[in-house]
Parts: sequence; structure tokens; C-alpha cells
Amino acid sequence: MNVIPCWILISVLELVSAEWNTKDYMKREHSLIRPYQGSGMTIPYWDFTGSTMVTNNYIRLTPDLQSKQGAIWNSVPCHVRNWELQVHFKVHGKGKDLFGDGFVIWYARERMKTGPVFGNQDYFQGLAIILDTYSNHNGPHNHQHPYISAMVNNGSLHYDHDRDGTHTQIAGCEANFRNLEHDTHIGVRYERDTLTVRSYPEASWLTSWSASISAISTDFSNKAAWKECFSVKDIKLPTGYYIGISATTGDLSDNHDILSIRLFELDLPDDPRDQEDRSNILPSAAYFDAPREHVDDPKQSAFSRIMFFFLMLIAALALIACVVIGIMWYQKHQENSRKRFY
Ligand SMILES: *[C@@H]1O[C@H](CO)[C@@H](O)[C@H](O)[C@H]1NC(C)=O
Ligand SMILES: [Ca+2]
Repeated sequence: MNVIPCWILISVLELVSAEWNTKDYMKREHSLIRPYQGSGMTIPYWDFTGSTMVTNNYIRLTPDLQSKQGAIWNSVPCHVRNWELQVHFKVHGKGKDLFGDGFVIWYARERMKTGPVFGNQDYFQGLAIILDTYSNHNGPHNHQHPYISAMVNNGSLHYDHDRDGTHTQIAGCEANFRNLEHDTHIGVRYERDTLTVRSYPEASWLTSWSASISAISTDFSNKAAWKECFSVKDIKLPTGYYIGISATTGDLSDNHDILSIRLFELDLPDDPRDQEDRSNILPSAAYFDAPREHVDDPKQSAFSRIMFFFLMLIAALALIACVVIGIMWYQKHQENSRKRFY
């Protein structure tokens, strides 16, 4: 009877620790953390364009004013094969019902090119994670805004604002990340050709619990309460592209602030594909525009982890039983041999 609560506690700890790999480490040259400024007005490893303004506490890509666009781009190409990018951001403004347009996290071949896709060029090559706050679509939509989606482009696709990019997206989810009191983060993980996007925090008891731990260790708490937006397999991305973030306002506006960007190199010692040269491939995705079929259910993975833990528990119990039986057999054997001698 006593075993059950203990088992639940251990499996919760298991779920939390499963996300945490101390071997993943932050790449300073692809990260942007406070204090931002180096000497003078420059930020080491980062360049900015348009309306972007750097303060001590945040980088404002656009102010809450009409027709602005701004971007920040990493100046070092990213050769990391498996990575996780964590962006701490804040989208806020005076608008209660009308606001826009949103921002995009880029992993792109070309940098510092202004254009119509949230401040960056159209027909881009690379990956776009689009955090769209304004629905341009006039008809019925199959989702609400704000909306997070991913687009992979080899340079041939056009981003269609009138449809909010829905026919070129590979997956998406609704996420309320605007005008919130608490901190908002997005995690983009590219691991073994699987792209997973998660947001933080998740609205649950875990959030308040991890928020109290966040005072002690920010990284740990962030890992604990991520909520999965989508996960898509078979995405091929080349190495050597650039990380960037761009934002735009039009008739409607918002402050688009970036507080930090952290790129972690994932430690996957057993991945044979790690040796493969990815520097000259074109970005591609095997699945398109069917988000509902390709969204992994996060409950499933939690369930499979619990199942794994359960199997390990049974294996441990079986092992203990074997040892006990072994000891009993040995004692019996000793007794028998003693009987034989005396
Ligand atoms: C580029 O992407 C489009 C759309 O996914 C695809 O039809 C085309 O074959 C791709 N081109 C190359 C050269 O891979
Ligand atoms: Ca839009």
C-alpha cells in the first residue's frame, strides 16, 4: 500500500529529470544574454537592423507604433548539428483587441535582409518559427491567434500573409503569449531531424512550483514546465545557417521585446548521423500542412516514460527476488552439506 505514493513521487521526479541533460551546453557565440553591450554600441556576435533598440534589460525589435520593422541577427554561422534554442521574449502593447503583427525566429541562409515576412525577406532558405499575433484571414479560420507555426523553405515558397501562412506551414499551435504578467519563453529543439517547439510556462500547478524554484535555478525551472506545441519528424536542415529574430508592425502594433537568446548544443554521443556532412543540403520537410496528424501528444511521451519507469521497477523487483532466492538456495545448500559432514 505504501509503495503507491512513493512510486508516483519517483515517476514525477523522473519526468522532470528526463528533460535535463547537464551535458548540453550553451554556445556563447550563438547566445545573447545580459549585459548585451560590449564596448560602445555594438553587441558581440549580433547585428541589428531597422527599428531595433538596445536597452540594458531588453532588445526592442519594434516599439508599439505603426509600420515598424526590426531584426537582430547572429553574425556567426551555426555549425551545431543538434541544438535547442531558447528565447525569452515579451510581446505587449496598449491594444486590447487589435494588435500585431508578430515576430519570427529564423535559422536562415541569408541574414540582415529586410522584406515582407515579419521584417525578413520572402522566398528565404531555412526554418521560420512564426509567432503570429494578428489574423490576416478574413474568412473562417481553423485556429485562434496568437498562433505559433513552423515553415521550412528551400527558397521556392512564398509566405502568404492573407492566409497567415497556413498552406505552407508544417505544424502549428495556438498559444497565448501576449500581454502576460509572467515571463514567456519559446524553445525550438532540432534533434535527430525532429523539430520540437515548446512554450513556457505551462498553465498548471507545475508552473507555480517551478516559478518558486526559478529563483534558485532558472535553467532547471524552465526545463520543468515546458508545454509542447508540436513535434515534426524528418526535417532536414543544413549546418552553417544564421540565427535571427525579426518583428514587424503594420496598421496594428505591439512592442516586440527579446530578453535573451540561448543556443544549447545537444550531446548525442550515440547518433551515427552526426558524422554526415550537412553543409550543402537544402532545407526540406517530409510532411506539410497537416498539423493535426503530425503533432505528437505530449501525454503519450509522459505515459511512455511512466511505462519505462514501471518496467524498470519490475526488473528491479525481479532482480531482488532472484538475489533473495539465490541466498536462500545457498543457505539451504550449506545446511545440506553440513548435514552430510556431521
Ligand atoms: C523545394 O521545395 C518545393 C516545395 O516543397 C519542392 O516542390 C521542390 O522540389 C524543392 N526543390 C528542390 C530543389 O529540392
Ligand atoms: Ca498574421
